[in-house]
Amino acid sequence: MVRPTTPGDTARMYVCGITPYDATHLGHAFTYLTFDIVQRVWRDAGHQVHYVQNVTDIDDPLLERAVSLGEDWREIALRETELFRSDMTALKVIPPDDYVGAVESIPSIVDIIHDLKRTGAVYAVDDDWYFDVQQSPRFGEISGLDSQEMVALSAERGGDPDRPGKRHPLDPLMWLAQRPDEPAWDTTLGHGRPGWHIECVAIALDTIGMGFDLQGGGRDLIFPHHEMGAAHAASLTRTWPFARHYVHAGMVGYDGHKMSKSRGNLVFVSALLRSGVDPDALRVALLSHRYREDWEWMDGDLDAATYRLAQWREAVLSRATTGASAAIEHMRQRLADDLDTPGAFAILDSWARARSRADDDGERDGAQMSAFANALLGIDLDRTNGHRVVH
Ligand code: 5CA
Ligand code: ZN
Repeated sequence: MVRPTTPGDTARMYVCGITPYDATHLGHAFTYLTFDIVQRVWRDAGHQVHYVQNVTDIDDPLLERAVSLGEDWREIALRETELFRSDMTALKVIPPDDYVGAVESIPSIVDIIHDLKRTGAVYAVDDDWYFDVQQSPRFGEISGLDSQEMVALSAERGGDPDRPGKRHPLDPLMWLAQRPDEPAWDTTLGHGRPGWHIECVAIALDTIGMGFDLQGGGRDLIFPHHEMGAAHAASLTRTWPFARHYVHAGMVGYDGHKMSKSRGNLVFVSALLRSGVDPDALRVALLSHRYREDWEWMDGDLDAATYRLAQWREAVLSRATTGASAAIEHMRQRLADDLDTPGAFAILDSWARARSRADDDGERDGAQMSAFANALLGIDLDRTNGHRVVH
């Protein structure tokens, strides 16, 4: 269901960040570009934006990768987080105001788990701590899935529905006692490390608080991650909702499957940029897809986007365009309609095609469009072949 967001002066957005065990691929980039457009649309509408993102700097996949590479998990996390941030900078993604790790959030996480223990929503299995989903009356509302679907997804996405001793198969781990050869922190919950979902709850509550405007991520986070986060926060605060809106990007595939680190069918942002790809062309290629749809990356996509971008840039350079004001209003409407970036691009195409005579009006028209594209789409039209145009 599409509902308009209704932020106050400051829109509060939490987007689930990476687990830094490998480089940023085009699926990640698509997700973060989606929320970059959300931020730009809000700013354009006159709101301030408080943008928070986490980095899951301790979790199973990171530890598994550390074992397979024979490297310290902390070094991998630091290296891949740095690479992610430089990829995002190259793609002109406006950075989050708060960028917070799971490890540094352990004290908050521990406090929350103690509070939830007092309400009876947390129980032990051996030395691990679980959350009791049945104590959360609105459990299931975020994903709208039935329990059979939930159990299947939970098994697929890091849950342990078959573990004996749990009150309900879907109950997620909040705190894991130390496993052999794994890192652990000494806390009042024992020697161990945090579970995944509670990490994002702790970080969101510490930064933007309950009832923030939007939680985002890829579609694979709807269940269990965002469902569990909402349930944790509701049990803790006795209020609802955790996030007022959920926005999920479709899954980008390659070679017939969802692009994923575990499958290895990846196209890396850093590799494309190293090979000389114009970051603006990559933005155009990715944002040519509606954010909700699942789609597959094709090797020809970049050429098509590069060509399209060249048409737009040539139009600005021609000083012969007309109608920027109307086109811009129309593009604003497309973006306000559930982030219709392909629709906005189609308007840019027609604007770029319609030319009159090169003169001062044309120059002003191009400059106006260029400023809009820069602000709303994060795309620089004042260049040609990678060189900035000096008027
Ligand atoms: N650290 C958690 C979130 S708290 C995590 O899911 N990390 S991740 O590295 O696996 O994914 C980072 C973001 O990229 C998530 O929002 C995820 O939904 C999104 N993502 C992962 N793969 C794809 C893909 N193939 N297409 C689109 N988005 C993807
Ligand atoms: Zn998250």
